[in-house]
Amino acid sequence: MVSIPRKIARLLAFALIVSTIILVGVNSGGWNLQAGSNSRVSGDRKLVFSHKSAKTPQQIVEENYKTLQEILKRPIHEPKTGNLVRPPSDPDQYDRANATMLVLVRNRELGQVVRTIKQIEAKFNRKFHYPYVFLNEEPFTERFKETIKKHVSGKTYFESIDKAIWEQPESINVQRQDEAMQQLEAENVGYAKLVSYHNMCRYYSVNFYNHPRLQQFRYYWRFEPGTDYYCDLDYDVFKFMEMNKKTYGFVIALYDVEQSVKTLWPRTMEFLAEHPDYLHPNGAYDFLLENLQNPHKTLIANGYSTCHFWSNFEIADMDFYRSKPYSDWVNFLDSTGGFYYERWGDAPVHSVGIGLFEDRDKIHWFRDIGYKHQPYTLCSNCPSCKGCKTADFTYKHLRDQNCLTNWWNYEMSEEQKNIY
Ligand SMILES: Nc1nc2c(ncn2[C@@H]2O[C@H](COP(=O)(O)OP(=O)(O)OP(=O)(O)O)[C@@H](O)[C@H]2O)c(=O)[nH]1
Ligand SMILES: [Mg+2]
Repeated sequence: MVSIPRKIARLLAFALIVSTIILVGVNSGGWNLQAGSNSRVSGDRKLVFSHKSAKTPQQIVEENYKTLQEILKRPIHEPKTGNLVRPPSDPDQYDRANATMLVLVRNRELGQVVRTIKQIEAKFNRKFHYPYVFLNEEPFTERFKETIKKHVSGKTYFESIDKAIWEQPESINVQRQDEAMQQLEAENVGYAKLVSYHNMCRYYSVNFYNHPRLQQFRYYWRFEPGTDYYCDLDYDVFKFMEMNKKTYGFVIALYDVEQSVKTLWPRTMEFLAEHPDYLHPNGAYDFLLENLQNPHKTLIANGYSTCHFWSNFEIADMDFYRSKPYSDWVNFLDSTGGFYYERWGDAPVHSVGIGLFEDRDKIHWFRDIGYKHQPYTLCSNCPSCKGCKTADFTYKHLRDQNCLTNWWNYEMSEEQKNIY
């Protein structure tokens, strides 16, 4: 049983954390950008989170999860944009968008990648025959290539990644890195000591869109081995992106492990102080700055909510990554070594980049693409989604990781909410 003094101590600790967040959280949003006229982004929009709530974080977790359930249970069908491009009668004669399926994968993941490809083909690609790009820092084996070819309807490109680009730069201070990895491991950050994981996160953040093969493409659909896809798609999702001027499409949004991104936001603020003009006036700032549901995360991540679009599924326009704001910023991030001294993931990097430098109205929530990557599933109440339980998002103890409701509450216009 908890004794009364301990209860009081807990209450005091909670009050201290909340008051610190209010002071530090707001300051870290406003601090750097006060360095000039930069703090004012456009009109009255500032890089400061101004929503307040009298509820406890736990109450907000419950409320947000309930809202998520309600949203996912609403019957939906397809986007009502009126311009969906239907499957052609002959996919081989079809004038496809400039797009590819994309996966970074190891030879040993062949079984898992085939499992996912079979589903993507059945639900979508057998109707359109988009090509696939397979990336690996090791050469793909003949067995890998031959097996894959049996399961895909589109052209295949098996590509190596230049080792000099994949491996960690020589500028990384190995002693500092070792100490940092020990620290991250002590804080239970997953894959803290796995250098290949850091390489992967950095590659997907900073480099993949410049791979010589990918330069011929504009849009990609990223997938991961072992994910399950549930919904039939009867329209061309790449043409949907193009015709509706979308830059980034996601399905699931989550909080991140705060210790993995402690300095991502402060470094970004340093960059923005030099490049205030890169900020998009209609950015998704609230999503990035929210501090109500998991205030300890925003505190430890120095002002960043840690909310991100889960990048193991994404459909996006690589011209955004290739643009000056994103590429200057990620190159700056890379120069700080944070991919190795911390464990910055590509998901928070993509999300912070797109949230700051792109119009939030160009970000699309694909509610009609249901998929699962352990331990999260997105399953809408959509007749085309089969084999998943509607609104069954995750285990009870992980409900506080849901960040989709923030996207819904803070960033989506009424038009976007009613698009399905
Ligand atoms: N070629 C190659 N691919 C990798 C490497 N590490 C990860 N990947 C791929 O990069 C993607 C993300 O890696 P995962 O290990 O799934 O990362 P994660 O999703 O954060 O972790 P899990 O929850 O364990 O799945 C997957 O498509 C992997 O196949 C690597 O060292 N080499
Ligand atoms: Mg994975």
